[in-house]
Amino acid sequence: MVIGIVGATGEVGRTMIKVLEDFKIPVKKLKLFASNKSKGKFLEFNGKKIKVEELTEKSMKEKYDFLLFSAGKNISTHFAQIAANHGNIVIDNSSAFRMVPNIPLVVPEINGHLVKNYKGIIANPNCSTIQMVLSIHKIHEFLKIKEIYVSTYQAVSGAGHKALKEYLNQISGNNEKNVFPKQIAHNVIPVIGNILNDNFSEEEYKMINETKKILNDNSIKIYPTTVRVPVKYGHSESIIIRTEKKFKISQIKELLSKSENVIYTEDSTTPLDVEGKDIVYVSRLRKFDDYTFSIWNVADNIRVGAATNAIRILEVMRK
Ligand code: 11C
Repeated sequence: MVIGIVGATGEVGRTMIKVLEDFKIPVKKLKLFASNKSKGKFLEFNGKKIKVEELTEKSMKEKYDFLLFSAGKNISTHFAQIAANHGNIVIDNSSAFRMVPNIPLVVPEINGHLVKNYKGIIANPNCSTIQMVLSIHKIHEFLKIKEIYVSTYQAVSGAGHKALKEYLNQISGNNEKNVFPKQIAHNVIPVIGNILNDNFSEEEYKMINETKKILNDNSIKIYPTTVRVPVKYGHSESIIIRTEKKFKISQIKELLSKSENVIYTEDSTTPLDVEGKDIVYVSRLRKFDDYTFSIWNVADNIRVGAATNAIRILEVMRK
């Protein structure tokens, strides 16, 4: 297969290369694209060094089996569209196309059927959405979720490589701020993405809108608060769920254990426990009443929440 990665030098782009290796995807040729600033850098794939090329319109008109994009909304809006117009399949990790009605927003374990025999652009959801829906979709299927109250504890890497560097600089005493609105080292920032007119953040809207689209149910009420914490990798989420049907705690455990790429554990999982893993860990299950329970949900935001989900989409399409 010929695969191209756009945004190859970023946090997610580099991890996509690693996941292609880890999943032993049969790649005949891998093309890596990035901005003019990064062209000429070398990245390693299966022991071979590959030179990063500058992203151009011409390069997107060539033929690939799959193009994986993770270079932000503006780059995707322009270049992914060109690639798709030229017959390419694009798996796009930006927010550019997620809420476009005819574009599938895919978490393969939940709605992978949408991309069978599909051509064009496929949207990869936001990281905090992916790890939440993975652990709740079977519960929704059997008990019908009415309401979700979620507070996130999101790692700095979610905001990209520069953000991670800013955090690392701050913990070593350089308090310069370019990416985050406030100092993130030794702190917690209750805002992710821009704040909109109604005082919700963009990240909160992503969780509301994307969850409804992936679960194919507009009736679910979702109440998120998204928060940045001084952690390098791994988003955590405190999720409270109200269901329409009565449940027993054993049923929730059973539904979690039946959910693909989800592990329910009695151990209270932390972000450090999940770094580099492709599984969502659910712990701290508590029943409040016959219709309400709460879980603690942790996953590697760059793998489960971005790169691995994209490669899992590719896997479903290739088979
Ligand atoms: C974060 N979830 O952790 C955000 C990143 O894919 O829409 C959001 C980027 C995206 O900062």
